[in-house]
Amino acid sequence: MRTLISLLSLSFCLGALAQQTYQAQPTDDVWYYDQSFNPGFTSILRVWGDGTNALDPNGVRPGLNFSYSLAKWRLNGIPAGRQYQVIRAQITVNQTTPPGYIRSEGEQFPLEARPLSNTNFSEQSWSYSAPNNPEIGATIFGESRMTNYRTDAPFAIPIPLNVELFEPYFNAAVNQNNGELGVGFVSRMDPGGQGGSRFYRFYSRNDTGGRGPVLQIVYRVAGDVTGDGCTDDADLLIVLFNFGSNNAQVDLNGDGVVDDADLLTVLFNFGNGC
Ligand SMILES: [Ca+2]
Ligand SMILES: [Ca+2]
Repeated sequence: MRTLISLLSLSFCLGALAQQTYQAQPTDDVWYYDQSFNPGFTSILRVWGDGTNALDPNGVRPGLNFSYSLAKWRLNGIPAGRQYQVIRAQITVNQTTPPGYIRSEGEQFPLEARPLSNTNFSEQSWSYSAPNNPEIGATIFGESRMTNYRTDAPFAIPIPLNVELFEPYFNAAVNQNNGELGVGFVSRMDPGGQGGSRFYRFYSRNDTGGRGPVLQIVYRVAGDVTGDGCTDDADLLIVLFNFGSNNAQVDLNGDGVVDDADLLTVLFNFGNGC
């Protein structure tokens, strides 16, 4: 009985430790454009499309109607060899002032965050015409929100990422790509709409003001309620003892109730990280 009581109290105080947060700027980001100057070390990244497409339908390497930006992060401190649940994820970039688009155009033609086919690029060695530059995938992890739009100062553009789409990509980066995670920024926005100035301009990691892109990921070892990095019988018991409750620390899928869905998460991940 003492064990049960200890586990019950554990579930109320230790659960919060199971969630961890990664937050960092990229290790490399580049402006992927035919005519770009100083593409690796520019302090401003630029993104546009042709009004219809965000990716150049004519090929991998963007033609003049398209400009992409690429970034990669090193997921330091997240051990490989286990599966993670992503609870929340967001990229935030900072638009320079003045924006070349009005708010409704930003809403109509959002900035998109997408996967990259590889992370084998660096600022140091970047070349537009290198044969194996990363391809930007079709999946849209997230789209920008214009909630902070203003014309008199730079503003933050949040890009919330779809957790279900992003979680497998995050796990592949940790477990199969040495912790390197790449993101491509693209948009359908056509510069012609405002006399050539209508496109996304946001600070890169090379900005001396530190306003580069920030990736934030709230995650946990999948099924691990106790926060010891291992999904085992202790986690199972805590879910069982809280079954039917709304204990947020035990509610693994965050739907407001501890039920069979959370129990299955523990069972499917039993032994994860142990
Ligand atoms: Ca555990
Ligand atoms: Ca639940």
